[in-house]
Amino acid sequence: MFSNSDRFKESFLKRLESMCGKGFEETTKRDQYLTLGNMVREYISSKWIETNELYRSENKKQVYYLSIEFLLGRLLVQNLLNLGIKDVVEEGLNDLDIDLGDIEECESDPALGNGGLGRLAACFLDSLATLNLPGHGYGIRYKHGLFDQKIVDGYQVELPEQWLRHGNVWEVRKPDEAAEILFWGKIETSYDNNELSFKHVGAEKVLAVPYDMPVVGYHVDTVNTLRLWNAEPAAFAPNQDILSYKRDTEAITDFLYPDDTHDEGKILRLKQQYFLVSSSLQSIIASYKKENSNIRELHHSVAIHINDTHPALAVPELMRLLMDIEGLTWDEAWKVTTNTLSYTNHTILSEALEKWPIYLFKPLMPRIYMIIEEINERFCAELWNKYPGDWHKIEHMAIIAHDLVKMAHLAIVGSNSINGVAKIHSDILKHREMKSFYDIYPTKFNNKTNGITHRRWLLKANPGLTNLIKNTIGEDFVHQPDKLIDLKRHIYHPDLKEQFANVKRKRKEILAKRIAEKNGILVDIDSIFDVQVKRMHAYKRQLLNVLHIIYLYNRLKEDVNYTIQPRTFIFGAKASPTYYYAKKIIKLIHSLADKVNNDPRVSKIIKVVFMENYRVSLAEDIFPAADVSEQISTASKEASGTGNMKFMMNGALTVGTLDGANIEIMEEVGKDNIFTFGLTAQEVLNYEENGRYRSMEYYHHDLRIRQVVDQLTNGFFSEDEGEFESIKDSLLVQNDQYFVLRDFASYIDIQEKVGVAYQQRDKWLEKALINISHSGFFSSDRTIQQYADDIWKIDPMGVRV
Ligand code: GLS
Repeated sequence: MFSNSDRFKESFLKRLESMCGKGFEETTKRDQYLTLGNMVREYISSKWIETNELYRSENKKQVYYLSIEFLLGRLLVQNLLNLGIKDVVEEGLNDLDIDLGDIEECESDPALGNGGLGRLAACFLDSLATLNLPGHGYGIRYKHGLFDQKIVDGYQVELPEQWLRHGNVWEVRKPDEAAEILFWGKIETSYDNNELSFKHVGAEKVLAVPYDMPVVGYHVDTVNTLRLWNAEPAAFAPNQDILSYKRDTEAITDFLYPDDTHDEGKILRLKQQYFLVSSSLQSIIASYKKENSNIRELHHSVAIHINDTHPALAVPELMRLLMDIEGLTWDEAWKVTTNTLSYTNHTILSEALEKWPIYLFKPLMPRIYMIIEEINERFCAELWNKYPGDWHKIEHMAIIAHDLVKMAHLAIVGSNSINGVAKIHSDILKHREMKSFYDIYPTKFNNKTNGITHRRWLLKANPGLTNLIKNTIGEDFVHQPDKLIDLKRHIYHPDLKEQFANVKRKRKEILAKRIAEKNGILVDIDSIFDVQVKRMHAYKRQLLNVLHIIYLYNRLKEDVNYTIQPRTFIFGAKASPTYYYAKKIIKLIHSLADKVNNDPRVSKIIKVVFMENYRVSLAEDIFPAADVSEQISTASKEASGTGNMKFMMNGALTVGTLDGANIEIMEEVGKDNIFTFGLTAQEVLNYEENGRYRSMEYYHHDLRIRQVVDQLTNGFFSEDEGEFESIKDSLLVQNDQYFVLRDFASYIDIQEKVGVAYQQRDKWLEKALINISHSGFFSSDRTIQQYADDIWKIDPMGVRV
């Protein structure tokens, strides 16, 4: 049905009318989307079945990627592209006067993730399938993904996200493969035939029902699986209150990341984690046992990856299944478990390193807690042998200490590999944060610098740039992104530069149109599009960007002769609903936008735009239009960043600190093609250790700083003067934890250089092209190949078509 556009058109029309029960003229865009989606899913299914059969018959090692988040983005156009049928479909639709872009707008953008961590998981799935690697995702089918953000009077308001409202054409429900998960109750221990056995009684049962989604590789036959679990009531026990049981059960998969600042929220979060882990491991073992008889060899056929600490309960749960269900001894089970599991750390921020209070943990998962206690005891005994008498060290490294279960320690002890996500991050893990673990397990630690899929972030998001690259260096880079480096030989060609400038301009026009429609702000296409899009967080320092804009405003007001290259500052960010500071910064950006955009003279030179509801589909419009990429986290705090790579691939220049993958970007493109500033990670860590930083000194000694900080509360903004008091306090009273004032001067300097560099148009275009040429290294294909070779030890299957 997709062999040529006429055949497609014919089947599409037939399907549309029969599915919707109306004539073509009467059908809506949504009808058309659903019809096309169903046709594509059907087309995928034969490849999907064949892939699964191949996996069964070859019985080679497979990897399962456990993640609490998969931030997929829309799938229709990506699937068409990966299947190689986008042009046929687009042509057929055009004949019917239908625009594929309009149909795509009917697809919801599944936001089953917060930011980088979830989007990385989605890029990894795309790379696994494309490289013909047998690798599958396991996650949660949240009924509501990350909230929809509305801005009301400059404040963020959260609305429930509704991606399933019109159904999901990509998923297949598999009730026959449901798993049962037990919570609460107690464990009865008995001793039969000289063997200990454990019975879980009085438990609340929850049914985990899988929904499978196909993951289509690019121009290959491989279709892997993303299995998302839905929580449903199991059989009712006689004296349970049916309604509250149903409500409590379904609540487990109702929302992504429920508020965890209260105990109730915490229990739900912990339930989600165990729910994901237990259902996934049961399913993995069941499918292993179909083809293999010896569970003691599980690790020869299966690798299971723990994406951050959220699925770290895989360690005790795998032990439980192997011992209590499969009958292995502790030592046998421990060998299989540690040989099967591997773990990625994605942050060193202490608030994100999960620690669960025992009083919540133990009653909810009594058997799991028992197992963790034993893992901990054995681990501490080992430490005692190594460091006899060093109680301090043992307490510091224990899995359970001070009435808390430390999930990172559990993951490290139970895995065969622990990796960070950029060189500097892995080094900080090895030599600082997890040093004591590195000392005892030096060979377990390694680095896997993150990557992004160029199939979404270049081929799909930026077809204009893709075509330009194809016309310049041929199509090899499509299958081998490191071939983008071939572009470097052409960067001095005036034609290429001109064409690149045109492509960028067109994308700036598209974004400008969207801004005009959504924000009612007219922006100058010739201005620098300077963009900071990412989750709102103090360490990412959107505030530094804001203070720089206030500074520019002041200069432009004070000196009519001060001229700079015009700039449009674009922000996009969601703040966690309970994160007060982050929400204040959103308000501050809006107040600043009002001030700047309404000043008749200044607004001709600079503008400030906040784009509501930042998400994958919006990102696909933003990256291609950016000139400048703001990656200005406090050095040492951003583990890697992946937005930085998406900007680079689309020819934006980075303004960045020496943090996360920015450092590797600099190593790739060279110092002349990136704008770095600020403290180094070492300097930040030294300050944190010696406590010598005094933000007040910078406030008092630098007039520019004093002026912009005072403006937060002196009536400069039209809001009441207390509105931004807490932000000022964070800088002065709380001694500026993220070194905003310390890096201010250096940031101002580098931004001036950016402005000047942009005016040397030819050179700027060359720098942009150099960034694109070197972006191949940051392909998730490279990252995944490294995981496959070094950690999972899996080989490709199938053949490229
Ligand atoms: C994160 C880090 O903060 C990012 O720096 C990193 O790029 C991403 C993927 O590795 O993981 N960790 C986290 O908890 N959320 C992230 O985005």
